Amino acid sequence: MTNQVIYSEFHTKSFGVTFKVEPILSYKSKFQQIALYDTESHGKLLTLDGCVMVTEKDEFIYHDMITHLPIYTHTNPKKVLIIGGGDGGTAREVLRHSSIKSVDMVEIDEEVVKVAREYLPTMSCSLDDERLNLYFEDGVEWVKNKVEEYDIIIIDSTDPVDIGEGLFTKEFYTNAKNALKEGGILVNQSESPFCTPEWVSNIYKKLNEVFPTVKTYMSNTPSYPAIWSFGLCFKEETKSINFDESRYKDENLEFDYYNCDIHKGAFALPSFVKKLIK
Ligand code: AG3
Repeated sequence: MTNQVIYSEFHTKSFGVTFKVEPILSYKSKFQQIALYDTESHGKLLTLDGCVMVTEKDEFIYHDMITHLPIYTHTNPKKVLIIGGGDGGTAREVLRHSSIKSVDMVEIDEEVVKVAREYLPTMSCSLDDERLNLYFEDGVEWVKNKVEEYDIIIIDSTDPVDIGEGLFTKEFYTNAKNALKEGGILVNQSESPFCTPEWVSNIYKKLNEVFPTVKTYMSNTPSYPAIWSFGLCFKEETKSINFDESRYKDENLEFDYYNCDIHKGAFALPSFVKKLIK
């Protein structure tokens, strides 16, 4: 790398993550500032409005957790809706499951997909899968008129500010719940309990108002604000959370992060997180 500069994202007012980078591109789409960098330590790094979305080195952690966990929790998942996820990593992992017959991916910003297709082939590699329908539309609008269409809805969004905000409202959650079939599960990325506890409390307050059962699980993607949470929301009240161990064994897929122990252990929450989401 020759023209190295420093890129930082601040996770709080005075603490954050820093990479030595070589800028590849940066431009404003209709929706947001898209930037791509090369890094020695993490391969390609994609940011939207200055926030880290993915790095080639650790995207597998987040993408495993936002996909395989709901897919093996659902008893018979066939049709999936992904909202956001323009880099393609979530679609790539969902489509590894032979049980999944059809995926609608609704990404608001076509430019993110263009950048991913050109520069992030290891993430965008499944975007031409014939089971995937890709729409460049607003996910908030998409769910408004959908009734009982999806087994799983995955919200792979940016933070709850600017264009991301609409995907964290009670109205959106209500419409998304209606778009779920019986037995349906919605999962969203629900931010960092350590860096933005107020966001996390707010998200769970709304999720709990809409869904009869909401469970939180966690993992750590080092390029993101410390420790990351996900909200697993059930359309119907669900007392014991299923883990389809036999499908997991039959499919025999190899994941770099996710496995049976991670699935079970991810729901173990630190006390301060339990308090936040109560
Ligand atoms: N989606 C969640 C990223 C949120 C990160 N927030 C931040 N860096 N402040 C990432 C998209 C991956 N497909």
